[in-house]
Amino acid sequence: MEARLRRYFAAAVTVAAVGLLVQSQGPSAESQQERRQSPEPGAESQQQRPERPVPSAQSQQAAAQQQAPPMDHSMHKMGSVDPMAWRMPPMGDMPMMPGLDDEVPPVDPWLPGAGMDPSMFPEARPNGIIDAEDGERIELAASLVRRTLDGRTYVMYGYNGQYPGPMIRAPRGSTVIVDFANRIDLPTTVHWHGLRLDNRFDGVPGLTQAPVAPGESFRYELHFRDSGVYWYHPHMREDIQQDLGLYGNLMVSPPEPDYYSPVNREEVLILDDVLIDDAGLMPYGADSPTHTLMGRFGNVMLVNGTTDYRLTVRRGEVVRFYLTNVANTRTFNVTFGGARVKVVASDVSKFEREQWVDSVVIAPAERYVVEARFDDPGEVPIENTIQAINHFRGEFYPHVDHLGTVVVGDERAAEDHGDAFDTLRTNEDVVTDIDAYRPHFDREPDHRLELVLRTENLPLPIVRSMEFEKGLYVPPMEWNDTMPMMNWLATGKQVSWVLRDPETGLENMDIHWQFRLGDVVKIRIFNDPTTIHPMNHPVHVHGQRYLVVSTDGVPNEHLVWKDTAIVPVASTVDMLVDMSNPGDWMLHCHIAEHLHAGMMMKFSVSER
Ligand SMILES: [Cu+2]
Repeated sequence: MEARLRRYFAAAVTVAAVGLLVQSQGPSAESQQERRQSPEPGAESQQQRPERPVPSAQSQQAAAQQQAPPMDHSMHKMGSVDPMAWRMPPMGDMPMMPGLDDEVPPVDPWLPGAGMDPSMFPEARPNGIIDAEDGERIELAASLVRRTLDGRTYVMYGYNGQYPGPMIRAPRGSTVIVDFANRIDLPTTVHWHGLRLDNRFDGVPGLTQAPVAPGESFRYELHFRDSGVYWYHPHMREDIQQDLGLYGNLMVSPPEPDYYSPVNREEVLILDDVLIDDAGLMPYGADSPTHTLMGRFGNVMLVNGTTDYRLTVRRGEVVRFYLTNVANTRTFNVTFGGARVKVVASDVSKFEREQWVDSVVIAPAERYVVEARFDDPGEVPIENTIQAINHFRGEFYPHVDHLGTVVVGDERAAEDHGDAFDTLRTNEDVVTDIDAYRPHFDREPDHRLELVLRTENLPLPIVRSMEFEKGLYVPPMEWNDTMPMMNWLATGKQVSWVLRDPETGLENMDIHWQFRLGDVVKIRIFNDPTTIHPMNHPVHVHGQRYLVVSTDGVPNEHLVWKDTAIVPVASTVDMLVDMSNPGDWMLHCHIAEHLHAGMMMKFSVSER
């Protein structure tokens, strides 16, 4: 993987995305308010919405495009700016594209709790841990919460009133029952990301269950088959619900005491971002997502839901960090100052062999487990370190987002784990497990997918710009929002992201591959750089595990079981999927706005 990481990062250095400077703001609130009138009030009041009937059975695509209800905007005016009105997104240091000044997305703006006093909602609490034993029953409820970020108050979502949701910790091999209640104002489900669990509890609306309507509940049974760090989130309007705080970790404890190396402490870091301007949270599209070209990049970085993550350690301590990226679209390149860092595990297993890294590239929905040693007293920044590009000036520049701080004290660590830290382990259990799959590595693929984009009815300046850029810039990774205005204006009504099966010509939810339990299936995914505005896609496979066996024909020498992996622009990625869990499952892009712009398909695994 080191080679992969280095390649991505090198790519970022040479041709990366344009930076979005956090501190910059859009034009004055007044001028926006004049230009952008909010649409007429919706027919229903906020108070009526929980009783809004929700279809019990819908097609997946209909469910994915589940409409958010209209709002009574007249009740929500605060000061001179209506926080519910469309207004230009924060532009960072990007200039305005001519001809787009008066454009707004062709959907109604939507936010939760509009027209309601934020003080009506309980302040979200920091997340706790639910330690669950085999057979235990726990409760989980999604609800509206009040959140305070940098001294400002927002109405957002939380699980069990917490932000992030509680970490559910359970031993490997156990089964835990979760009684879930939906107390938000949208239909929802819970997807247990990365678990090879019973198909009935996978949380996909229209495929494995009906949407859970506001006020209703659903009982999930989680089976923890693999050790490691996983997470849970809604599988409906993820661009809204997940972005507003509906996410939490699952920690599956290994029974082996030496499964990981000894460390001084373990820390769980959930990486996220959220898009906020002077008037508050940027509204979401009511019946279709905005930002469907590149996904909704935030301008406020969050670690465990806060902007001021700090960890205090002693000199010489080794810390094991469990990283999860829950952002809608941002891929992070995480650095730990000058501390030495090694990568030990990812989504569904440890690596065959540990390795030293300078940084960790983590795409939406991926997890990495890394260990870092802090030798010198002082402050060590945790940062998202990227190289950005200014398209308009043709300039590249380094860009750093501050994520948090590790404060290293003068006092020596109580226990010195330096020897274990200095040793790069080979995990024989993983090597032996993967051995059975090696004969499949070099054979021809069983299936192929091509990743492309289609657009219709976009404003002409956007079309012209994308045509102009075609072939000029083909960054393998988009690290930042290179064009906030164009991106914001493009909704799921104009943009279709496509998984295309070149063998049958079928696309997205028309694809339905059939497998049998025990099949080992090679899937070759090509991210077509000649499509208009190509982008990297983190591809997620539900209910199974897979190996990335090669990228662009180069064998991957750092194997690890994955459930989500990046397919960079212009790359061909070969995945070997272990069809180890029967049922009807999804394969999709984990950029929330791409998913809801169509980028998903299904496959079935039948019992032998
Ligand atoms: Cu995508």
